[in-house]
Amino acid sequence: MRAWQAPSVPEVPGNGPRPVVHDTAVGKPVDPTRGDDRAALYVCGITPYDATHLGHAATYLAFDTLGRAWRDAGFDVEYAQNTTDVDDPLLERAARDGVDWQDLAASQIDLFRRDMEALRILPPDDYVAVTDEVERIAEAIAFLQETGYAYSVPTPDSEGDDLYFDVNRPTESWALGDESRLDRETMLTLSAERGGDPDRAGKRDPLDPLLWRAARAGEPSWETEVGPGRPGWHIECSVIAGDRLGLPITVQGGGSDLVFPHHEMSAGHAAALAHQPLANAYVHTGMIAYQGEKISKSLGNLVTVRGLLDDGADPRAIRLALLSHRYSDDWEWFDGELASATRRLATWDAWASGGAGHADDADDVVARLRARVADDLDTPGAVAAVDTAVAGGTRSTPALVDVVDALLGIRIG
Ligand code: 5CA
Ligand code: ZN
Repeated sequence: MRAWQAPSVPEVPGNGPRPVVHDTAVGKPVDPTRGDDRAALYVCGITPYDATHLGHAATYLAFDTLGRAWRDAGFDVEYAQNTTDVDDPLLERAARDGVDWQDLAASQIDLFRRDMEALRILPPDDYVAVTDEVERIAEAIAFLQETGYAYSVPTPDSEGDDLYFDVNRPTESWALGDESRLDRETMLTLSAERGGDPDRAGKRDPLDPLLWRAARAGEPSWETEVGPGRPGWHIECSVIAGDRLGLPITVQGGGSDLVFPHHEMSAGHAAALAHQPLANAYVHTGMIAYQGEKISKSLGNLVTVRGLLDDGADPRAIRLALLSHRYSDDWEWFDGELASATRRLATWDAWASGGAGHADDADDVVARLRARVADDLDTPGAVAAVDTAVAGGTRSTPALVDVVDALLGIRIG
């Protein structure tokens, strides 16, 4: 599927350091490339049933920053992202609004592309719709049946059977390491909140996730080797990441609401399919709140990128406001943030278009920016480094303006 238009990224002389990022599995920063010169990134994409909100934007911006830091350090980056263009929340929204689910998905994917373009987010090399991969996913599920990882559960409202993954059948690896493993109670709660069905009768373990949903009347379905139906959520990301990037990938990314069950189950599926870990590292962004609650399509407390742009926001200011927070923190958006980012940007613009100041420490500022971003994507530190340069009378050399663009994605001047 078509992604979106790539922003231009200037070449900056020299290279930044190899980035480290916080790996949820081990609870500390790591170099996920493990000495390799290729970096393969998979980021879980949107479920396209509503407009891109600031939480989505912040998540994709964090992985855009990782991509920029890798490129600046000289890596070849391969990036794949899915879009969950068939799933319960999308079908429910389409039914509620009396629209065709495919039209709804297509229109929201289109909006998402425009928002990503406006924010100058690097596009994935491979942007993959789940509906284009159903046969491949079914093939993988058939393999899991043959190898004893998938089993059927009686499904009275369908002619076929739903298929589930047996979490107790040993696999080589999961996403969460020993230190980060959750207790069973927490897993059951999160599973119920995040698309799982621990109370479904007939499962071997309440935590077993759905691999395949057999066709139901009025629901979209595909004819495949595991019968008519549609894929479960976690298997889609395991199969797409493995097919497009090869396992193990360097980083599996998404918001912290995907740590469990989504990334844990995706990793279990990948291990059962390929005897490989899904990823070298699992990187998660914090949740952004608005008016005291996590921004969410289902809660309705949305601040959308489109809404801010329509109100006249400079997309660079939205970017700068988001970059002023640490990607891994949970934080709350306040209405004044855009105004304060807009003021900061005006100062930076004036500085970049003036030629005054001393140029002797400009290289140090370039190095400082690179070091901050490579240190677990410390964009607030990078923003502070630019502020210090502006306030301290450093001249805005072309390399300095370019490194702000290359790493922070903001063209000033
Ligand atoms: N389609 C699945 C992933 S395969 C999905 O979670 N879609 S989503 O549209 O619900 O979310 C898209 C991305 O935005 C995910 O990485 C999710 O973790 C992230 N996200 C959702 N809400 C927030 C929020 N409030 N703050 C930060 N990130 C968020
Ligand atoms: Zn995913």
